[in-house]
Amino acid sequence: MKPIACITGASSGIGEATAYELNKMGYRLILLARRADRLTQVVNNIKADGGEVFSAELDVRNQTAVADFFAQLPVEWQEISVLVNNAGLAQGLSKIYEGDIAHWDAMIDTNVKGLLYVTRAVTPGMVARKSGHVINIGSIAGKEVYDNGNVYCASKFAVDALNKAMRMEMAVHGVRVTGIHPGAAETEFSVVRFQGDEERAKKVYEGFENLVAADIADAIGWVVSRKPHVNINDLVIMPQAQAVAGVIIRK
Ligand code: NDP
Ligand code: 8X3
Repeated sequence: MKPIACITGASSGIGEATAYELNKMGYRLILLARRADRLTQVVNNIKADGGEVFSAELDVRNQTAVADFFAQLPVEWQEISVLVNNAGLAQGLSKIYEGDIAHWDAMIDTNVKGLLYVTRAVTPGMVARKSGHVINIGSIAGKEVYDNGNVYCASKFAVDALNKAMRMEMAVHGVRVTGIHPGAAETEFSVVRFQGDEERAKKVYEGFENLVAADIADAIGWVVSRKPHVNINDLVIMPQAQAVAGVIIRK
C-alpha cells in the first residue's frame, strides 16, 4: 500500500506544489483547503497524473470540523505517514498601534490554532504506530521580526516554538518533525496579505529572483525522503537576493 501524505492549504501555492511533488514520489494524498473549486482543479491534475486523492473543503480554524474530518476518514485513508501543516496566511502590514484586530485574529486562528487542531487530530495515530513525519511550514518571519510584520511574525515564531516542542515530545515515539522556513516566495501569499490588490502584491517580487512554490516543495520532497534515522530539524530557504527578512537586493 502506498504511504499517505496529508497537506493543509493544498488549493494554491506551496501546498499545491507539494501535492504534485509528493504525488510524483508515490504518496496517496489527503488534500484540504477552503476553496472547493481551486482544490478540485488540483485534485483533477493529480488524478490525470495517475495519483490517488481524498480531498475535502475544510477550514483549519474550525476545531470541530477538523476533529470530525479526521475521525471520519475511511479506514483505508487513516494511516497518515506525512502531515504537511501548510495552511496559513498574512493579513495586512501595519504598525501594531494601528493594527486591524480582525487581521490579527485571522492570522493567529489559522497559523497557530489551525495548525494545532490538525496536529492534535493526526499525530495520535503516528505516535501509536511509532512512525510518521510532521512538516511545519514556518517562515523567515518566524526567525526574524520585520517592520510592520508584528502579528504575522509572532504567529510564525509560535510555529517555530511548536515545531521544536513537537520534536521534543514525539522523537521518543519514532515520529520525525521538521520546520521549513521560506523567505519571499511568489504565490498567492501577497495577494491575500493585501486583500486582493494584485498590483501591490506584484511589487513585492519586482527586481529580484524570488522563490517559487516548487522550490519549497522540492525541499519538502528531500526532507521526507531521508533515511528513517535522519531528521532534518529546520530548513531556512531564502532567495539569494534576500539577505535577511527585511533586506531584498533589487536591480
Ligand atoms: P497561498 O496563499 O498561495 O496559499 C495558502 C494556502 O493556505 C491556500 O491553499 C489556502 O487555501 C490555505 N488556507 C488559508 N487559510 C486556510 C484555512 N483557514 N483553512 C484551510 N486552508 C487555509 O500562500 P503560500 O503557498 O505562500 O502559503 C503557504 C504557507 O507558506 C503559509 O503558511 C505561509 O505563511 C507560508 N509562507 C509563505 C511564504 C511566501 O513568501 N509565500 C514565505 C514563508 C512562509 P484556501 O484559501 O482555499 O483555504
Ligand atoms: C512570508 C515571508 O518575509 O514575505 O512568510 O513575510 S515574508
